[in-house]
Amino acid sequence: MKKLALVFLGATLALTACEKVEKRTTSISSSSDVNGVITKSALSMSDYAMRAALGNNPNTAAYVTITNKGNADDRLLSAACDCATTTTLHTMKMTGTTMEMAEAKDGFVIRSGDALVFKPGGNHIMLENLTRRPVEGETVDVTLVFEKAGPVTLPMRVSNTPLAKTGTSGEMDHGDMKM
Ligand SMILES: [Cu+2]
Repeated sequence: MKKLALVFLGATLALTACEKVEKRTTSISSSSDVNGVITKSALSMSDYAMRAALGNNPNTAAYVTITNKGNADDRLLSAACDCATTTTLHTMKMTGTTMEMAEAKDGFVIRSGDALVFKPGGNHIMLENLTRRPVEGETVDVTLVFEKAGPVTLPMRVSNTPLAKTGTSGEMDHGDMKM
């Protein structure tokens, strides 16, 4: 209920004020720097992007790197996106010669001083049964929920080659994987 009220407040402000004001209002508990790195509590989120919907594929994926600069561990519990019916956290592992995805039902612990990486070919945020189709160039919000840091919303850039500019090795097309 509290969350709903906040969303409503944000929507009202957006109607009555300029975008700048609205952005400031929604980032009370988190901040972003010029490089788009979003910080909340001890966690920093960088290199986040969403893969554009491909052909008739009902699913896509999103990626982020989360760095824990604090003295305590935290846990990524879940993720959410308006763009999909189901949003889950997936791991990727090799079983023989095939890569298989599995849901990380307990989320991911992010140890103090450590980083949790979601990237093409590895851990990913699975967006299943898309309710709308993210296209290259647009920005779609994905909310991560942490045990200690709470919810953090990331404005994810949609790309046909997410994170390619950072020189991520092992770039794989999610569309070729078993869904
Ligand atoms: Cu997956």
